[in-house]
Amino acid sequence: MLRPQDGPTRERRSLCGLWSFRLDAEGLGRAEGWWRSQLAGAVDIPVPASYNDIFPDATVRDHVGDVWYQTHVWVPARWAGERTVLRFDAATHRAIAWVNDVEVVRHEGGYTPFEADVTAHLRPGAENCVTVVVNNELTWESIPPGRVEERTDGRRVQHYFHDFFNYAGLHRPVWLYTTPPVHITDITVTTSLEDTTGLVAYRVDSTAQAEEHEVRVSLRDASGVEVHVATGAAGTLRVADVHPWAPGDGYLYELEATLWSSSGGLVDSYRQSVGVRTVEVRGKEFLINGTPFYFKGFGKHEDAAVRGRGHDDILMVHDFALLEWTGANSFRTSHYPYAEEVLDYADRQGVVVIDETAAAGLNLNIAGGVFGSGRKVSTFSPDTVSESTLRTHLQAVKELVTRDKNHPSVVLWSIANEPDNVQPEARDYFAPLAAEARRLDPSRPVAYVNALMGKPDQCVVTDLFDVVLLNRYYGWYFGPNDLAAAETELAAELRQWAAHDKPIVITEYGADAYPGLRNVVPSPWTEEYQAELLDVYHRVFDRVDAVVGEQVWNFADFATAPGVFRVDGNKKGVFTRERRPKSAAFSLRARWRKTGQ
Ligand code: BDP
Repeated sequence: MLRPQDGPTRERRSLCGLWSFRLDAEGLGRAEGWWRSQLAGAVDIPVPASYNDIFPDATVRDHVGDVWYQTHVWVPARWAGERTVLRFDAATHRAIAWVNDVEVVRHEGGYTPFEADVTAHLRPGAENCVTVVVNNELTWESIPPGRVEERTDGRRVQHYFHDFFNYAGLHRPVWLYTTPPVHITDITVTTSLEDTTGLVAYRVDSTAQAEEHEVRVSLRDASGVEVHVATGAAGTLRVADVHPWAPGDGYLYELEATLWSSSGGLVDSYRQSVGVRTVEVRGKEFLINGTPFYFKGFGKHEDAAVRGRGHDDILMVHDFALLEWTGANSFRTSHYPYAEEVLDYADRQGVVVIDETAAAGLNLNIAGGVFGSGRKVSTFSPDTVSESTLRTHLQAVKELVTRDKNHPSVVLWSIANEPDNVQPEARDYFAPLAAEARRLDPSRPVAYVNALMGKPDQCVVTDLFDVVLLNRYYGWYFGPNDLAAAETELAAELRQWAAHDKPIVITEYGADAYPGLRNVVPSPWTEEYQAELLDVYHRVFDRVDAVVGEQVWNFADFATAPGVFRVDGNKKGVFTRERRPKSAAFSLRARWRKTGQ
């Protein structure tokens, strides 16, 4: 799905700003048709933002169910005759939208965009009303999954199996935009390298009739010089003396696709940035442009005080500056697709991305195994992770890949975080997901993230994937305060994984550290223990050839559901939630900025 863009044939209008907002505690709005009139008793709410932390009010923060958003927007008279589209970059976790009195779109999944052609319902030259109901419930049919408990006192309580707060709302921009009636609907580029020549295979989809319209493409380099032109809806452009996109060198070309009528008039135009690079897994190596790549970086979250998961360019640019400061070259979009602004910025900054679906928590044995009795329960069943979950998950993979396929920064798809990979049913569940990702994008490797519960000899899905991604917590959940044992156990396990002849990236390792808690004798929760644990892991990584990357958990402290295992959220950040460094930030910087690492 193409993002809204201004250009010679297109215009967009951001609907960001203050909207009217109200909770629907009794769940009456849908039956009462709240979209038909001004939202009664509404307050102002900023879009984009999570609504949860805006007000000092637990009923808003912990609300389970529907919330309503409404705004009024003047649509220019000049938009008459154009095709107009209403687009939500994200609504977490599902939404229905109305324009004036008409329902225009429904969408499931909190982190991918959706849109509707609203030409027939929007009145140009007049004020129009846009209303959205956003629902935050997580069930066994949603990705991520969860369970809503109906209490006898009438309260509804949300439970979920992932370790980040269930923020909800309109987290990303909302747009009205125009396209011409005949328009470009999608562009796909894949790139390869032949010595110093770059090959850009492209396909332009449109609603045009082949006999009546012509597609032209032109490729310009970063200084605006045209390096290739072609006609036809699909083809391959050759770029002599190509400047490849590479980690640390976010060089981008710009492909402009134009649609022309048979009388020679410009019908539509769309610009797509292109980074020319290759990605390949060969044996135990992960190659970018044919060169072995070592991932250094973090698992992140879209998370900040007050705004929750709301996208914010200020924080984005700051976070990338801190990645650069630490010497990181990559991050994982744990545990959901991030805002498209983030991927655009990663492309431009030359930062490598592992792009993940929102499938976190498909494992009923993690919390029970780590904190509970250790008794194994079934994750897969008609009442838990089932065919319906799989359907939603397949759709989530599709929406992720179709949204992010053109980003050079994205080098690997992560289908799920820490799912149950031990029960035999896991194979039936994951085989179609891996196949679907490969069908949609044969150009990138596919992986899932493995939790400690699934050791090399127990995992039933390793062979379905190209890269081994491991989250490991020796010295923390397993053997806290014993870093000597952590070193031995980690080394022994990694040697076993290395036998699989696949590259290994450690996608999580780390320890909580309460900022300012210091001790000359490192012990759990101190900054010293966090830094020392990372050092121990690094010593082991450096001894295992198959390890081609280290991504610390986490970049910054983040909000979680409250509980006895969390102190105002998860404190495994190397930076605090306000982005102040803990001691570990300096030791990472020393390691990652060392040349040759
Ligand atoms: C891992 C999860 C991650 C958690 C982390 C932790 O992938 O989401 O936040 O553990 O416990 O299992 O800190």
